[in-house]
Amino acid sequence: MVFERVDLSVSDIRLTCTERHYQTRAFDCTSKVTVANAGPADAVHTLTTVTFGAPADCTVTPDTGQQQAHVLNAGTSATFTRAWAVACTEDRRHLLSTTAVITADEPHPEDTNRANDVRSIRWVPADVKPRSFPSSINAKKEGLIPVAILSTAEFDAVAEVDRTSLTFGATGLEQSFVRCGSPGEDVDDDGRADLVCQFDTAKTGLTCGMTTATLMDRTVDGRRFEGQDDSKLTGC
Ligand SMILES: [Ca+2]
Ligand SMILES: [Ca+2]
Repeated sequence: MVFERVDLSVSDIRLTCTERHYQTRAFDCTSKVTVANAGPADAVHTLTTVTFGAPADCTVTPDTGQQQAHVLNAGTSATFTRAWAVACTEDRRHLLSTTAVITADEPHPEDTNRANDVRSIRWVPADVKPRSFPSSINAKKEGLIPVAILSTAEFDAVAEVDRTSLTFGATGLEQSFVRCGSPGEDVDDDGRADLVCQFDTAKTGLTCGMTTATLMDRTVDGRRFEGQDDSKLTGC
């Protein structure tokens, strides 16, 4: 049998969730996955399995991994989404996660780099302008936007967040970071210290009409995470 060399990968994965407050009603999450074929083999049949992780008090539908097939030519990529319905019984904020794994769905290709076949991201609750609701930001008057990364039973934001790599704004990739407060403060009164950081409004790419802001970062041990919150831009 002749093996064709190929490098399939999960080149990006994002996770957005609509959990915003303490609530026991259901919310939704969406995994957005990009898979790629770096070649040299062409027209490779691939199968990507996307899974979702939630704390034990949550019920997730569907409750098994979701699969997506693609035929990927060399040098091409494909992006797709998968939705999850989540219902949790404990009245608190939650740490959620998603993972994607790509494999060749035919016998001949031999992947030359297996390390990039799997990629994960976690979702942590973020609070734009903590202690104010709704999170209105006057783009003309407010030079800095405070954003809290909330600690949960599963995540200690003060200890785990890498404070050198935070990005925040319209897409989550904006280089708007200014500083984080130290020590942490408990902005949602759940007894756990949260991390409050400041971002330069002008660099966030947030403009009037946008309703959601995204924060992205990694933990001190290198694991990626993101979070969203509703925010209302005024004054622009
Ligand atoms: Ca690979
Ligand atoms: Ca807290």
